[in-house]
Amino acid sequence: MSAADPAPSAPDFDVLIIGAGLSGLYQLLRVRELGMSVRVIESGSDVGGTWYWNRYPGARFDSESYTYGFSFSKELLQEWSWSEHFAPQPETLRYVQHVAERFDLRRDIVFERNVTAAHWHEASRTWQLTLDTGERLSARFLITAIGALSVPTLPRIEGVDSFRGQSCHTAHWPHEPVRFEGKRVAVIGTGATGVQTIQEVAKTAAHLTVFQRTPNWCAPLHNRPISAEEQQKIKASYPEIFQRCRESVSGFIHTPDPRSTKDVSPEEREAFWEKRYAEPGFGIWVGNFRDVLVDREANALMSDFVARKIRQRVKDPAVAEKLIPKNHGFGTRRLPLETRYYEVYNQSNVELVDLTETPIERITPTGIRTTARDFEFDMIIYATGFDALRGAYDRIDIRGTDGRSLKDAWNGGAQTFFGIQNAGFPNLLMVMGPMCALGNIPRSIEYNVEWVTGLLRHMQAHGKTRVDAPPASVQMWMDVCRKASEGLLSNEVNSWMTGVNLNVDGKTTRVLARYSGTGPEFRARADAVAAGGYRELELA
Ligand code: NA7
Repeated sequence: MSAADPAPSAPDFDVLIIGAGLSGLYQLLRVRELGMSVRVIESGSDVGGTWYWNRYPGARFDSESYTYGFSFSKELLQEWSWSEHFAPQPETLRYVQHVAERFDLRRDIVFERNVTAAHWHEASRTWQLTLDTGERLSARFLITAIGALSVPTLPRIEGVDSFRGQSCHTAHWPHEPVRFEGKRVAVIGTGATGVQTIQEVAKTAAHLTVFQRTPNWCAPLHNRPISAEEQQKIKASYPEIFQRCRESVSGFIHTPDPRSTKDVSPEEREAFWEKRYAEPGFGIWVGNFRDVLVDREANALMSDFVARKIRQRVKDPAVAEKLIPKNHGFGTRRLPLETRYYEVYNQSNVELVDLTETPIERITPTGIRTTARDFEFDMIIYATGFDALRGAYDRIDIRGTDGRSLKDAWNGGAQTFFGIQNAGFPNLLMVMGPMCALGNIPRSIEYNVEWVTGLLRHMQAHGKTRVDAPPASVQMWMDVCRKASEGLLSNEVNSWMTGVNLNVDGKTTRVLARYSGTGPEFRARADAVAAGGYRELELA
């Protein structure tokens, strides 16, 4: 249906939500509370989003489990017991399924359907959606809960389809268990996903070959089971835990050390980093000296500390050198957390191929050909990442006023109002859209969903049926994002955080791709918009 076609006088639903991951489920719950009719459209066969799709071996949280779950229900918090400090994917999927059951969410969700087009119809003030099944649905409001890392990308290497053995992307992992015993396995990619996969597959594969293009700085996760005593303590202190997350820079329980690297002696610095390296979670990344991610000298010292750790842990000095990043500093890309990752390269069944020395020429029917030799495999695992941040939007033909496409509007980089609205796309509300606060994702999701819900409540109360973001408001938010990104060393590095994916046309150069300010600042600004009656938006 195009914007010019006649639309039904009353839309099918007040709200359509795309996606039944954490964002979509929580948004569904809140929309229901407003008494609005709602339907969720989900491409998987069940709820879970990220935790439904990413079933690869070793997939787990890098956030402390008890900081990751929903915080909105005291009862839910008390009845759910995480088994490990950093829970594995099957447990998280069970958690999301539990949430869906507990709040009776599935009855408003349709599964195994993809939205292919969403067109705004001005006369009726509705969104008209087309699904891959041919179904059409309309709604006053369209809420996208389609994820920031939900579109997996395969490498652009010749012959990917020609391999005769088993092959898959980590985010499209089979639902049946995959065993590696007796198999020759290849993993391409060494980001956060590749690292988790490699350390798990290496345990049982007959032979594992890792194809690394860019090494990443990794640090130990230090996962362990949660004891009964710890469980009690966690459940008793949820208000404080979430308060800490609210106050921290990016929603984790870790906060930066107020000192800079130069404030302390080399001995103190070393002792501090040893302590952080021995502690669980992201403390070494987001709880480091305050200058490590912005000051070149401080960053070089930190990088040198981690490089020494890698050299200590990897027996073969030549392999250790290949695993030490040379083109970016510590923490300037998303830090993979690991469990005996570096020790994997001391195993006789594991081989590291440095693609900067011997690039892949093609995938063959029996394996992988580099410029140096032919490798034979039974299985190839692609841990090659995602068309991140705006990728899920680019796949849907989204058209706003005058039939203008969102993909075109974002040409040169997504431009949004708090990651929630766009100019010229009325009643399209994005949860975790481009330029929203990321960090510990569920903490941001809860805030964004509540903000969107507050806007809908305000519109209900004032009899408004149309909301749009004027270009000046989008500009205001983009200026905030630009300012927040100034001086960050991560902006000088290619990664999904700077909008780069070499496997996707038009995304091979760095852009301002995300809001990199603090969570508290994001919320203070967004709260001010709500408290001021949404003056920055056009309500009609
Ligand atoms: P990432 O962090 O984007 O990592 C993808 C990896 O795949 C990375 O090592 C890439 O190397 C590698 N890659 C991609 N294409 C190729 C080709 N063509 N040849 C060789 N290697 C390639 O994705 P992840 O899934 O690990 O993590 C994404 C986020 O999900 C993560 O930050 C968490 O928040 C969860 P490159 O670095 O581009 O040289």
